[in-house]
Amino acid sequence: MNIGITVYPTYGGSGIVGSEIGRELADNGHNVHFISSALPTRLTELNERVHFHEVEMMNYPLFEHQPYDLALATKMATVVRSENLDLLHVHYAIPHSISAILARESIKQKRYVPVITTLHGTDITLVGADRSYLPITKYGLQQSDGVTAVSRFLKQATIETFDFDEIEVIPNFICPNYYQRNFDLPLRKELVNDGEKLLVHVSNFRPVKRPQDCIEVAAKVRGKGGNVRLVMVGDGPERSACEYRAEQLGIKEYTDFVGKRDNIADYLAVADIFLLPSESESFGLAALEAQACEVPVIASRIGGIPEVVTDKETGFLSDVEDTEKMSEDTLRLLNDDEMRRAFGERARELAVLRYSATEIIPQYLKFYEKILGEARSASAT
Ligand code: GMT
Repeated sequence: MNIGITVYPTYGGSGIVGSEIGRELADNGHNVHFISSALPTRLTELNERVHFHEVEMMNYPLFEHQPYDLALATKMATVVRSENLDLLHVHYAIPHSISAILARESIKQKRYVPVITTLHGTDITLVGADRSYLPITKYGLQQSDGVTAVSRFLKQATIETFDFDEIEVIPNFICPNYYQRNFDLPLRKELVNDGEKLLVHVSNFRPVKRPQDCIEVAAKVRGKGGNVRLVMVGDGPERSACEYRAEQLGIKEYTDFVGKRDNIADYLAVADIFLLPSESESFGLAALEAQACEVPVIASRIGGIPEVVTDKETGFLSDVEDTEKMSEDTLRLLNDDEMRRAFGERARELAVLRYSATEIIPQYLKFYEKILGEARSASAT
């Protein structure tokens, strides 16, 4: 197949998932064409099966805001025709599904290219649900040829908010060879001193991730005698507030902000415990990646997280904001090597069993075939 993929190329879960799908499809012999404003973050390598088409935008002074959605639609239509694309698969509904539908409609006299929209989370729960975007998001869902969501929770949220239920749940995935525990990496020694345990948080530091709660948890754990160091990976609007909070709580010297990193897997490979105290999370890809590295997860019981983290088996879940319980659970795991090891092993076992790329990519391919078949039947009638 020739598949067009559009993602937000910035630091975010949907961009990562879209890029990884493209890479896996290419490994399975398909031709993948990324259509985006920049090369997606994790797409470091282009080759004969992985192509990139940059959306070009005219910078005209009359435009206070550049109409990216239209430039994207134009580029999609151009690439569909020049590369003979079979379908457009867009990640994150706004504005990608609308641009793809516009592209499809603008060329449908020549050929019909089905549009598949994958919902990731805030495109439904936050942005899409906002009154300024709700009607157009609903239209994008209704007009897509196929819609997938990354968790059962997100499907249910979409039904409730948009009264739209033709959604296939295809969860996010990991490559088990890429995400593995490896305490021997030199990074472990760079991050912690002998005797210290390593807490890791990875996110884009948006308020929805509540990264300040990680600081609270680490401070409480240290206050109760836990010899921990907290490494905060990533960057975003809450970072300086987190740095300030670490100073206020007196744990600045035990907290490292390392910024955006390409080698996230290395940080997870050397971690003892992963923290994800988000107030909203449709799936929690970072938690899955941590678990694949045998790292137990301390997270909030919210959204799709309980589908990914099994409470009392691969980690501990708490109510949002309950940093007291999160710190108690962290200490429990830190003080019990056997429990930590057992949780870690079970976490990897379930991650590999349920969420390996080899398990999930065929589900996407089957869905593509179904949508293409339906489009062919519709055009034959
Ligand atoms: O929250 C982010 O990190 C970004 C956001 C996105 O769409 O780029 O992530 C969402 O998609 C991820 C991949 O499917 C999920 O793992 C995240 O849970 C989801 N974030 C939220 O729902 C807040």
